Amino acid sequence: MLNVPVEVVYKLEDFQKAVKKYEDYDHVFIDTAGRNYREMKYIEELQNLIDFKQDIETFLTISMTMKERDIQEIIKNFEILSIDKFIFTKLDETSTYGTIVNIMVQNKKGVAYLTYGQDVPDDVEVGSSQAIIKHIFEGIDQ
Ligand SMILES: Nc1nc2c(ncn2[C@@H]2O[C@H](COP(=O)(O)OP(=O)(O)OP(=O)(O)O)[C@@H](O)[C@H]2O)c(=O)[nH]1
Ligand SMILES: [Mg+2]
Repeated sequence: MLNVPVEVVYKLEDFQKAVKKYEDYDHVFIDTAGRNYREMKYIEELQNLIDFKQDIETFLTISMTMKERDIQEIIKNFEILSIDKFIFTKLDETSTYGTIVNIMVQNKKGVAYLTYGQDVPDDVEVGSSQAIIKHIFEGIDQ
């Protein structure tokens, strides 16, 4: 859909080669494979694969269908990578959004994006305070 070139990286050397190859591009998106990030070894694997010292913005994607305590545990594990902001997904699969605020306040970090459906690229919006408040008070006349 994006119609952009794609590279697969298995080790830091591949990553550095890809960075060099695309150094003239405005944006390079880095996606990582899904793992059980309650286990530190997988986060350490990312640390060994990606050079986080690059000019890089790091987002941690969190599904709103996860339990808050489990989310907190995963965020704690990700401290070694210095997450900049969160992306909250699957807002359409729940009706309570208070967890977003709890996570933001407890970790003193903002939200980059919110997603609320499977229609790509429509079901995504910037995670502004207004957008978050709108979701929290959905259906309530103020
Ligand atoms: N309802 C709903 N489904 C979503 C949302 N975001 C993603 N999904 C669905 O969740 C599934 C997994 O999405 P992916 O984008 O592959 O998730 P991922 O975390 O990258 O998965 P891995 O790469 O396997 O770790 C797909 O079927 C998506 O359509 C959302 O906001 N709402
Ligand atoms: Mg994925």
